[in-house]
Amino acid sequence: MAHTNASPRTNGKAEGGEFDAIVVGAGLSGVYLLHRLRELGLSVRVLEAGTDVGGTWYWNCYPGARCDTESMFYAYSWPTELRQKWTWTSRYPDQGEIQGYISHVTDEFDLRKDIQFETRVAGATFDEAANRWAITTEQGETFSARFCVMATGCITKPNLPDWPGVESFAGDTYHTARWPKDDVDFTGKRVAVIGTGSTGIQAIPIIAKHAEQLTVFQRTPNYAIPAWNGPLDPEYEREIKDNYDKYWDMARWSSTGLMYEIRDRSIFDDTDDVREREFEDRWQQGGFSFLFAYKDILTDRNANELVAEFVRNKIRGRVDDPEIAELLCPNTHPFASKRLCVDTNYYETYNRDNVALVNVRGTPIEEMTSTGLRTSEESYEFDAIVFATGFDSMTGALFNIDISGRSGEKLKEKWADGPRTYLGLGTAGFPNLFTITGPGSPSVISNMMTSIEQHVDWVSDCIEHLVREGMQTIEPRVDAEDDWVEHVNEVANTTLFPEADSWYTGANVPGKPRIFTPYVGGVGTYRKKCDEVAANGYEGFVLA
Ligand code: NA7
Repeated sequence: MAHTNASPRTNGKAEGGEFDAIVVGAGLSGVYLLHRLRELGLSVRVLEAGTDVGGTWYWNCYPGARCDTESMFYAYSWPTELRQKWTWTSRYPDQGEIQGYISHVTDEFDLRKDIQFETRVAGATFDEAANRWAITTEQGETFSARFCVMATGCITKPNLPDWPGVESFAGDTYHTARWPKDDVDFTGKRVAVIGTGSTGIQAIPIIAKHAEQLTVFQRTPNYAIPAWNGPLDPEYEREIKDNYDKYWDMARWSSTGLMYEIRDRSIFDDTDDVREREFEDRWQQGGFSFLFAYKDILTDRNANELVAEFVRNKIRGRVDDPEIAELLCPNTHPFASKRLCVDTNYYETYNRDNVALVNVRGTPIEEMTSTGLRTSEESYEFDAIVFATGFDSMTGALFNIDISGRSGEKLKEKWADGPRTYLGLGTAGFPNLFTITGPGSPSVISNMMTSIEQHVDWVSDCIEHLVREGMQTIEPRVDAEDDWVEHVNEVANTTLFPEADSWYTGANVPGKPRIFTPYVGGVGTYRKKCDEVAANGYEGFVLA
């Protein structure tokens, strides 16, 4: 395919210029997209705020950072040679290893020369006369591109409590998603960790080993299943590698994007004994395997409660002090309606003499002081405070950019009551703007690798189609978008997910509209819909 514009290629530093496509973000999505679009012969520039590739995995380098999806399922399927050559060291890959993998792919395909680092995109404005996007950066550059793809990630913008006194604290503060690249040494220090989501649950056992005293502030206890992490079983690795296409095909058409499927069996089809054995078996397998035990765990309150109580009993068995154990038992939301956590020695950490748990559910933290934190009940002194307080997810990264579509309409205003997309791929009034794993697609409720690949492939094929057919623009039709948003909500409401105050719903960020954002209708069902839309001449989109 011919370039649609003359394109400067200036080895990493374009300093503005005209491109066929600008991709925002050099995480797993941006890197693959660059590869695909370059293969089409397009001129592409990836703009990345960090100093290296990796996206989420670049920023989240806190102690204990590890993927909760197994390593054999957490890699691209496309470099056929690499997938045979690459060997993960453990069942769940850690941040450093994933970062190394993304870096390796980037170098192997010589992608780095088209990625501009330390460049944060500030605005994207659609010029209706030219049918092009003007993309501005905080560094003062302006790029022009026909296509603008937001590969900005789902958990990108850190969520920080807006307590008074943050500036007055004399010690060190860290957000887990902005962890320093240099080692942080907590030896001999009194450390606070705020937050007990997936991140806190990974970081707390590691920080506890180094800090003199660790105090964990918990607002909501979470369900965590042991990872039983260890070296990758070579036989298992061989089996997957020998049958890679079969397993990937399974993942692509499955409900969750993983290489196994939810059992087609109700929890009530089994007797108490059989069910208990099934739970125990899943517990021993560890990680997300629990979710695949029965089909009604996430749709039936009573079914869910049976699992929830099994997990609570496990927590009671892992924590020595019964009062602490009860505080750690989740009881505010159904099992796995918030992200299910995968842990290594999390609950056992509370058996250490140097670890304390403070329940702030009824007695919230009200301010930071020069020496520490004050809850509505008590003051605490620390040398360092770690915020494991999560993200303004799904829309946070997009709203960080001032995006204007047709007639100067702002994305932020259009989505003031919640994101509105067609298939999570684009939004009406914003032509040639694509979102990778955007709101309304399976994204974070699925294996991100499967969903990233599906979106990148769909968007690349779509762009190829537009260029081949001589089309200038594509954008969703309003009625198609309305129908899709309604469908996403309808499907979500058949599950227990909307019941939890989670980052899936936006309830973790004060003032954010409460909408369950991901599409839970299943990865395979969703892929089929996207394929049909494309096969039917991009049904539901306007091509001009
Ligand atoms: P999460 O899952 O959003 O967890 C954030 C935690 O921080 C959670 O326990 C919150 O309690 C807590 N939090 C947030 N604000 C406060 C305040 N003001 N006071 C006390 N506690 C607070 O983010 P993670 O980074 O752990 O995980 C995000 C995803 O990254 C994860 O699911 C994986 O997919 C990878 P809350 O539950 O809101 O009461």
